[in-house]
Amino acid sequence: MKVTLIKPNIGRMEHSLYVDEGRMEPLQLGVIAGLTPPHVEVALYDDRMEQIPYDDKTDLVAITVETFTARRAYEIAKEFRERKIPVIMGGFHPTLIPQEVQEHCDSMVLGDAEGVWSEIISDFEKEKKLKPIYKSRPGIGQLGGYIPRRDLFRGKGYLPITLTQFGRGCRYSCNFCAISVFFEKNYFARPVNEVVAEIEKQKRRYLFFVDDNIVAHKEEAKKLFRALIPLKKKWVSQGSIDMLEDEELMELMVKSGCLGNVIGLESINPYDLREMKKTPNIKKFDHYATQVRLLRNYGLQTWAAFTIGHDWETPADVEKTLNFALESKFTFAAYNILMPYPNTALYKKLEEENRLLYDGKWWLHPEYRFNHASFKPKSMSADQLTEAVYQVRKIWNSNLSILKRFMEPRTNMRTLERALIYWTYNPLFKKETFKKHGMYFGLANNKSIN
Ligand code: B12
Ligand code: SF4
Repeated sequence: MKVTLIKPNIGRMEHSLYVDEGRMEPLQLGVIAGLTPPHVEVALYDDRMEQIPYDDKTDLVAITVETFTARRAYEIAKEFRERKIPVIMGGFHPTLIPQEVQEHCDSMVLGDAEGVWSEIISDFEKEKKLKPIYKSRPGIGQLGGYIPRRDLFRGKGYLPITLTQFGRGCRYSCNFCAISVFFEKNYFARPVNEVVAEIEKQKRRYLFFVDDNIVAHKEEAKKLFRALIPLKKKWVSQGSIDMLEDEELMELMVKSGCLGNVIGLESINPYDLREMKKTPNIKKFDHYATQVRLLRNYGLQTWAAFTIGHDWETPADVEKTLNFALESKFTFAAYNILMPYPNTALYKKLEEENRLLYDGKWWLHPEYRFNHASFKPKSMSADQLTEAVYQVRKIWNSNLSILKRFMEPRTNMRTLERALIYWTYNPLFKKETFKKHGMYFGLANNKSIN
C-alpha cells in the first residue's frame, strides 16, 4: 500500500508554480508519516514549491487543510478523485467546518491524527475503503513518543530550522482564534523526556517549537526549559505576553537557548483588547511599556503580531500601532487583517451583525484575495482596512525601517548570531509578504471547485 501526503499552498500564480522561499517543514505530515506502519510506502508532496504528480501510482491521498488552503486543497482532491484515488482530509479546517469539507473528500479526520491513524490504515488495508468521519481527541500530540519522519523533508529546500512541538492548544479564548475552537480551550503538554528524545534524534542547532502558547502552563514550561539547558540548542516559539510576569520562567527560558518568541500583542487599544478577550494582555495595561523594556532586558528578539480591523480601530489608529512597533524596534512584526475563521466567536458575531463579505465564505470565494479584508469593519471601510494594512507593511519593510530597527543594542545587535538572524530573515519575510499579497486562493483562473 502507498499513501501520498500533501501540503497545499494558498494559491498559484496563474498556471505557473508558486515557489514559497520561506517555506518550513510540514510537521503534521511528518507526524502522520511517523504514525504510519513501516510496511506502508509514504510519499510527500508540497504544493508550495513542487508539482503534484497526479498520475503517479498511489492508493490513498491524505491532505492537510487550513482555512487559507481549503480552496486549493479541494482542487487537488478533485484531480485525484477523478482518477479514482480516495482522498482523506484532516487539520484545522475540517475540524472547524466538517460539513463543508465532507463534500470534497472520501473521508476526514476531526482532531489529531494520533488517535485514529492506525485504524484508518487498517480499515483501508482490510476493506479498501474508509469511514466518512474519524473523530479523535485534539491535543494528544505524538503521545507515546512518535517521532516525525523528517527524512521525507530532505532535499525540498525547507528553511534550516527543525519544527517540533511541546504543547498543543491554549487556555485563553481570544474571540478570533481558531486554536481555542480546535482544542476547546484546553492545553496539553507532551512528556518532557519524549520531547528531549525527539530533539536529540535530529542534528540541527535551531528549533521552532510550533506551540500555540509555549508558556500556557508555566510550571510545565519550566520543566521543558530546565531539560533544554544541557542540549545547548537555540530556539524560537510563540507565547502569550503574561510570560513576563514570572521571573523564574523568563530566566530559564533565556538560559535554555530562547532567541525570541512570536507574541500576540494584537492591539495597543485596551477597549479592543477587552472586546477580543485578549486576557493575557489586559492586566495592568500600560501600552506595553513594561513588557517592551523587559523583553529587551532579557535580550529576546520579538516577532510582534498585530491583528488589525477591530471595532474601535480607525486608519489613524493603524498608523499609531505601526509607530509603536517602529519605536519598539521589534525584530519582526506581522500586521494581519483580522480574519473571521469559521466557527470562531468573531465569525459568529460578524455573521449576526451581517458584516461578513464574500457570501460569508471568503476562503472559497473566487474573488477573494490574500490579505484583503473579508468583513465590514466598524470604524473604516473594508477597502480602507486593506489599504491601511498594505501601507503599514510597506513602511515596516522599507530599507530605512529595517536599518533603523536593527539599531537595538540589547536584542538585534546583541551578538553576531542575532545580527545574522535579523539580516537573513527580514529581507526574506519582506519578499514573501509582498509576493503573496493579493494572491487568489487556488488556481487563479479556476472559478469552480466542484
Ligand atoms: C508553524 C505554523 C506556521 C508556520 C509555517 C509552518 C509550515 N510548516 O509551513 C508559519 C509561521 C510560516 C505560518 C504561516 C501561516 N499560518 Co500558521 N501555524 C503554524 C502553527 C503554529 C503550527 C503548525 C504545526 O506544525 N502544527 C503541528 C502539527 C503536528 O499539528 P497540526 O497541523 O494541527 O496537525 C495535527 C492535526 O491537525 C491533524 N491533521 C492535520 N492535518 C491532517 C491531515 C490528515 C490527512 C489527517 C488524518 C490529520 C491531520 O493531525 C496532526 C497531527 O496531530 C499552527 C497552529 C497549530 N497549533 O498547529 C498555525 C496555523 C495553522 N497557522 C495559521 C495561519 C492563519 C497562518 C497564516 C495564514 C498567517 C498569515 N496571515 O499569514 C500563514 C500562511 C499559512 C499557509 N498555509 O501558507 C492558522 C490557521 C487557521 C485556520 N483556521 O486554518 C493556525 C491554526 C494558527 C492560528 N492561531 O489560528 N504558520
Ligand atoms: S493567547 Fe494566542 S493561542 Fe491563546 S487563544 Fe489567544 S490568540 Fe489563541
